[in-house]
Amino acid sequence: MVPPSSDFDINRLARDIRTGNRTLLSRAITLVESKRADHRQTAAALMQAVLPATGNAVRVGITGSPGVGKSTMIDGLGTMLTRQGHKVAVLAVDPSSRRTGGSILADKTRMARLAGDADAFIRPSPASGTLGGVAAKTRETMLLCEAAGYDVVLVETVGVGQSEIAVADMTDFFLVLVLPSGGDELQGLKKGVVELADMIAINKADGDNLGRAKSTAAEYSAALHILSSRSPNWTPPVITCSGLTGDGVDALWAHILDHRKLLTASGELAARRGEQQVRWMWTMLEERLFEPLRSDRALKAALPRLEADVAAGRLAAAAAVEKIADMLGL
Ligand SMILES: Nc1nc2c(ncn2[C@@H]2O[C@H](COP(=O)(O)OP(=O)(O)OP(=O)(O)O)[C@@H](O)[C@H]2O)c(=O)[nH]1
Ligand SMILES: [Mg+2]
Repeated sequence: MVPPSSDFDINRLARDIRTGNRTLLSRAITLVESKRADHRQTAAALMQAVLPATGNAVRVGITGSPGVGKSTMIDGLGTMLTRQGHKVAVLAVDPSSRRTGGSILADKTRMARLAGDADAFIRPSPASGTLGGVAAKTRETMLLCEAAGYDVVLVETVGVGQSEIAVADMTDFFLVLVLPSGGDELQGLKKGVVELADMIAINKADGDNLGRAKSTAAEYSAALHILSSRSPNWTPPVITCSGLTGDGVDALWAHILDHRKLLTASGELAARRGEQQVRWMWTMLEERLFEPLRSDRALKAALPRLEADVAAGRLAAAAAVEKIADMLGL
């Protein structure tokens, strides 16, 4: 892809994205995902040009352990929403190498209905990069989608620590899916994740699972009482649902809209988004500042030795830092 280089081209691209042209939207996303330094300024100018057209989507993060049914839920929820006249964008944050070409295909199969829906746009996670990098690209992709008229953005992330925090920090509403559990132990109750949750949905509440799903929901409700909520204006509900049958999916969406109404009225939504943008700026800046560390060849070659010397007590940590700073010309 040849990136546009003049301001004229950027403004035109921004305008064309706003008409909802999917090909140009994809091209713009490829541009912001590019690692080439000369693409970066163009991408930043594009982000500035589309900025006034962003911010109109309901941004929902969806997490849960592998196989909990995230993609199936997104397919069901997304299809329900496009039927209601919404335009739905689906993004993914997965910093692991788990998601290669094959599983992108698998995702499209899991979201078969949405993948063929003219009012839906599915974009998998950029293939590689540091979490900060991957998540930053997903944020920009989200904004580009908003500029293209998508009014619901669903971000799927697998339940591994940092990526959940990153997704909670780019969305308005963080949905945690869990499986019906057998015993009285709350499977997957990772305190950190539950504290990020704006809602907990016991998924796969269908067929033989129904009874267990209800009792799991009761257990989570009891456990949530002892945790403090993310917002003074919102108590995270615990619901049961099935992405497969569609049961409870409309209620799930109703909670998301309720949350939006309450947090908009209190001013919390705007404040949260503002804080997210500023944190995102710092994340990108840190990534940028770390770049020389990762790309300096001489330093790369010297680092194993320096680390070994520090570990063995031959070199003081402070002295090692001075050497590295020297090599970087700091
Ligand atoms: N019974 C039942 N099965 C479901 C439901 N949702 C998904 N499944 C099944 O669970 C499996 C995993 O579903 P996915 O939607 O791919 O789960 P995921 O959380 O996106 O998985 P990863 O992206 O790999 O982490 C598939 O075999 C689905 O058919 C549900 O609501 N009920
Ligand atoms: Mg999935």
